[in-house]
Amino acid sequence: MKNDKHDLAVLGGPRAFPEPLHVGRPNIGDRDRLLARIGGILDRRWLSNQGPVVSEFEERVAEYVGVKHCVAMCNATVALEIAIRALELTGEVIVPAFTFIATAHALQWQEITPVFCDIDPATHTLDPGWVERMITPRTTGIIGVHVWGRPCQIDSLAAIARDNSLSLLFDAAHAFGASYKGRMIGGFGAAEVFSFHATKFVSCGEGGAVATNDDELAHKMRLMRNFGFAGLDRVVYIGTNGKMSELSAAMGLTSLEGVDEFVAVNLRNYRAYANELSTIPGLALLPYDATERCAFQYVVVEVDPYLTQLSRDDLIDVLRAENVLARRYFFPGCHRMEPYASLFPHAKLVLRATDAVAQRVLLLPTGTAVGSDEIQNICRILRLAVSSSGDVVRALQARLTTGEPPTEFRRVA
Ligand code: T4K
Repeated sequence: MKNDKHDLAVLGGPRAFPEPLHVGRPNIGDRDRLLARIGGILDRRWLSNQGPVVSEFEERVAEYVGVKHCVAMCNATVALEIAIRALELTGEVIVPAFTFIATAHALQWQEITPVFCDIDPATHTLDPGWVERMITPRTTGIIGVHVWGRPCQIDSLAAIARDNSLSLLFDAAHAFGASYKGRMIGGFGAAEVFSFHATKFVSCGEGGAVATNDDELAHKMRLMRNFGFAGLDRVVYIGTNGKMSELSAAMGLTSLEGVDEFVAVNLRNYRAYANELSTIPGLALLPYDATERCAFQYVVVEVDPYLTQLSRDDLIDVLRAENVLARRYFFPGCHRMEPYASLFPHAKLVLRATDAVAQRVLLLPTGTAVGSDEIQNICRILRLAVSSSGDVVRALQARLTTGEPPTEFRRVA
């Protein structure tokens, strides 16, 4: 454990962790159950194209979130693309720029214009007031993103969508296991899209799904994810290959069985961070609504540089020197990445809250790969860095002036 500022790696001390601590280390679940499932798949020699494990995964997910249909897909990006096409969105669709690039790409890929809308700086999700102002005659839909598993202001967005005859879709990539006003995420809007990527709380390695209560939409998406085939040699829609494999579903089912354990670990970690960070000035842990269900999958800290006398990026440098690979999702915002930065150079003029939040957010490692000792150590590093900010800034500046190559994230900036 680090006790003194000279123990900090940026000030010449040894690295705190011999192995990197990642944000997004996968939860694995029960290996024996997983291997038994894989054994069954190999015995059956049925590896894809709606095998029994994918069907079971779909049933379990639909049951868990309380929807009529879960349409499993190869990943959430393709699931978003298919949901967008099945909803027949065209023209312009309003989305936050404070999201993973996949939300915007899923639209642009189909030549639909993502109209970037600002977020509420308190919630990090779409600001309904701004959404209303971004509607034009070309707008056909709104995609809300439940960032960090904290639901959007769903009722307000639903009212705006209804009043303006727009489709409402949710990117719920982060929000499996979360609830809004007591109802599980999955059943809101026309459809909601989950990600089961390796870094997600429930994981298939690669995987996604669309949850919906709309029979017709579900039917259409099932056809679209399988090239549009409605029979052995009958194609009725344009489609793609969005299918989930049996092996991915085996991981997903096993992961689903571990949900209670994963939430318990995430909650324990979250509380440990909350306890330690509460006494470090300038570092505010983003809260979760205690009256709702959630997976506590993201430990999100907002840095106030006036209080810490360090920027968020300084703190990331400090942590990286210790082998803590903290992340700054979703810096710099979709609107500042290509092709959007060139297509919509004016977007940054209206996305004030997005830009401010993207500058101050820091994600710390959690999940089943992180224990209490590690969290205590990470928080000690942060505490020492903040209490010796002058030395830290001088050391970081010296590293730059001596020609030391900038860390990868500084280069990206
Ligand atoms: N919408 C939203 C709001 C999303 O956040 C995402 C994905 C999507 C849509 C699209 O969902 P998918 O199509 O992916 O299903 C990661 C994930 O790749 C991405 O799924 C996720 N969001 C995003 C927030 O994070 P990167 O570019 O940060 O990935 P990467 O490779 O840096 O991995 C993150 C960390 O996880 C690393 O420090 C290493 C660790 N890791 C990663 C993998 C894959 C592991 O320890 N083991 C692993 O197997 O995007």
